[in-house]
Amino acid sequence: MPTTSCPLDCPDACSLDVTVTDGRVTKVRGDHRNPLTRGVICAKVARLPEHLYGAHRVLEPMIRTGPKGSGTFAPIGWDEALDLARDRINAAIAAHGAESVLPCSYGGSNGVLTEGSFDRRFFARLGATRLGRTLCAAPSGAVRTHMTGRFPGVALADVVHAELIVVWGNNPHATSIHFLDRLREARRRGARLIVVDPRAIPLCRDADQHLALRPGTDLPVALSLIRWFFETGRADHAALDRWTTGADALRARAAPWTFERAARVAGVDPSELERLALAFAGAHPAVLRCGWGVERSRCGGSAVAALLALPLVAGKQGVRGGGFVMSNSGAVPSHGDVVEPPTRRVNLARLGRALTELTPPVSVLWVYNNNPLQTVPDQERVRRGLSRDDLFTVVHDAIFTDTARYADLLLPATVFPEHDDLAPSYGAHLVSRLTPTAPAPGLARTNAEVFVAMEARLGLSRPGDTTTADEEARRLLTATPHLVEGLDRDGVAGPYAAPPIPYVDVLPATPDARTHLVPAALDAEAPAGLYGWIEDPATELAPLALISPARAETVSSTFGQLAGPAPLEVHPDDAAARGIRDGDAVRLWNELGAVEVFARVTEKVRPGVVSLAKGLWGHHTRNGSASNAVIPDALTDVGEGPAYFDARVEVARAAPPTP
Ligand SMILES: Nc1nc2c(c(=O)[nH]1)N[C@H]1C(S)=C(S)[C@@H](COP(=O)(O)OP(=O)(O)OC[C@H]3O[C@@H](n4cnc5c(=O)[nH]c(N)nc54)[C@H](O)[C@@H]3O)O[C@H]1N2
Ligand SMILES: Nc1nc2c(c(=O)[nH]1)N[C@H]1C(S)=C(S)[C@@H](COP(=O)(O)OP(=O)(O)OC[C@H]3O[C@@H](n4cnc5c(=O)[nH]c(N)nc54)[C@H](O)[C@@H]3O)O[C@H]1N2
Ligand code: SF4
Ligand SMILES: [Mo]
Repeated sequence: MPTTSCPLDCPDACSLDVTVTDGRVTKVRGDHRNPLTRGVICAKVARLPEHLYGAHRVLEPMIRTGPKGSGTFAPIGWDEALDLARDRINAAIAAHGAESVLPCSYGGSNGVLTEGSFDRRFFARLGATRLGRTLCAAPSGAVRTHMTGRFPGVALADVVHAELIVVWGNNPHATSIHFLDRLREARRRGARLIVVDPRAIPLCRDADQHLALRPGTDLPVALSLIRWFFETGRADHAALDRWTTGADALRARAAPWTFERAARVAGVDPSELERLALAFAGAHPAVLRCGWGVERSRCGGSAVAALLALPLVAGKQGVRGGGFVMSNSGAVPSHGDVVEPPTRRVNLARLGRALTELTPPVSVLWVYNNNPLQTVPDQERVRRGLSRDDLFTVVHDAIFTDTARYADLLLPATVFPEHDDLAPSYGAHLVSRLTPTAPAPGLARTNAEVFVAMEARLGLSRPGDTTTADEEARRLLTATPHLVEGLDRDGVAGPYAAPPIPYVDVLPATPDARTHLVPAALDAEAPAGLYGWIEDPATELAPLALISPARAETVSSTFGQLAGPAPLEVHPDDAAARGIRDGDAVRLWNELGAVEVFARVTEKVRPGVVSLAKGLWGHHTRNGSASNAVIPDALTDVGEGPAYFDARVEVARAAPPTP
């Protein structure tokens, strides 16, 4: 039975057994090569055959025949399609220079052979505009770069050793089912559980404490905890002296944040903060699981930094199952090695601006590994950009997404069970080597094939270039020979025999091997300095905070063609104040746009907060827009990431109540 691994943007990186019947994938099951998987996978990947062979699969190259957005196309051959792409790129270069070409990819669901190798080489040689791939983990990545360098956190499997687990801005029922599995095991062994989340996520049913803070207030809450450890004599000065720099500066910045002040900002009772502090102080080992809900607001980078610092201040590091974990991608190499020329740079989080405001304009947009119309902030501005008649848009995707409707040229791509990849995991300390398990339907081609063909057409090929994914994998792996044997044998390999204990088995990859609690670079970048608080952007016209977390049925927008609609979750008090009843059609709006969906009136969101899942497609809402239509392209304090969870909206009934 062929095996592969799941490279989707999910920390678990499950290893998979694939059943192939008559050249088609008919069943996908979890296997045990990734020790986290234990034979279990999520329901969405179990539906992979529907994704591979469903009506939304792009089977052949197509050229636009109707207006942009209408989704009307006619087939064209591959040679003709790539010649056309070449001609449009050459025309753009002649008119405005090579910077008028913009790659558009994120690649969270891709390994290095489909994102970060052939693609980057092509655009670098072309001299295209560079892209800041900031949609996710940009703030936390910047924090990690400057505080610890590449450095894994507590292994997800090691949480079973913890006496207390604090799950902070992370919803493992939807986004990390194998972490959930280990969490349950820890609970059976008697571990306590605290959830910090503005929503009552499913984990709260079983939690000892749920701190339902206002979105975006993690920073003051974390600083108040840090302050308490210092001011009550509980800070672990020995650990701070040994493993960190900057503890005094951190203490000074936390000093103004009493429990009372932080609680006022976070909309919680001060006693809840003290309760959390006492629980964290009293448990050994205690682990803090930081999710991606923390980084997506105006002070998100500082908030992640404070949560990374908290277990060090509290003396929780240095034992198995104790400390901090967010991403473990620091365990294995995860990037290609292409050096880009210093051309202008566009932040993907501000794609709408780039497409509508830049001079020279973006004339050719090449979309791959990304569904920007659904996933980038300020959706209506992105839509206006994609609608420009003078823009030539190539979309290379396996699925007929909403973005694909705006393509001038639509190219069929392969899906992971059909191609090679080398995919690092950000949950397990692992890297996986994916090889094709079944042929792709229709005329699909891999990213490697398309970019190598484009290099040839534009005269950018060089002697000695790798031209296949397999050659490129071998080339990249020469830097990490210790992984090759495991990858050749199992398709899965990790650099460690047992999960490493941070600060014991591995040290931060900074020059002095310490964690820098107040790095100068982050301090200079953050508008209010690192750990500096910026006030709530709510206005009278848009008083409600909108969050847009992940849902179980999709991975960002991937699988959206198979998923049903999602409701807007509204607290009963906010619903009553607006005459909204459960099931009503509602409209949420602000100065940027509007979305129409159905309301679910529920106490699961705290008052003042509404929640609408991320990754929705046009067919999921009444007016074809998604949460990003009301999410501004505001950036986080460090790392230039999108502040997705910092939008402010008003909500009203969209249609008269049913009699
Ligand atoms: N099924 C599924 N799995 C996925 C994904 C998916 O779309 N679907 N996406 C993948 C990707 S790309 C990522 S990045 C990860 C994300 O995985 P998670 O870390 O789970 O991130 P989110 O779902 O974005 O948000 C997590 C939680 O943060 C809460 N939250 C919102 N605002 C705040 C805040 O200000 N403070 C705090 N403390 N909490 C807040 C939300 O209510 C939510 O419950 O999951 C990956 N796995
Ligand atoms: N409102 C709101 N928006 C969000 C978020 C949020 O929390 N709220 N979360 C953000 C986060 S965490 C993330 S990670 C981003 C993700 O946003 P995107 O990067 O847009 O990710 P997906 O929606 O999964 O779309 C990926 C697309 O790439 C295609 N693809 C996959 N593999 C290949 C390949 O090998 N070749 C080619 N050519 N195409 C391929 C898939 O079919 C799919 O259409 O979304 C962000 N958007
Ligand atoms: S999406 Fe996550 S849980 Fe599902 S198969 Fe892939 S790695 Fe496993
Ligand atoms: Mo993400």
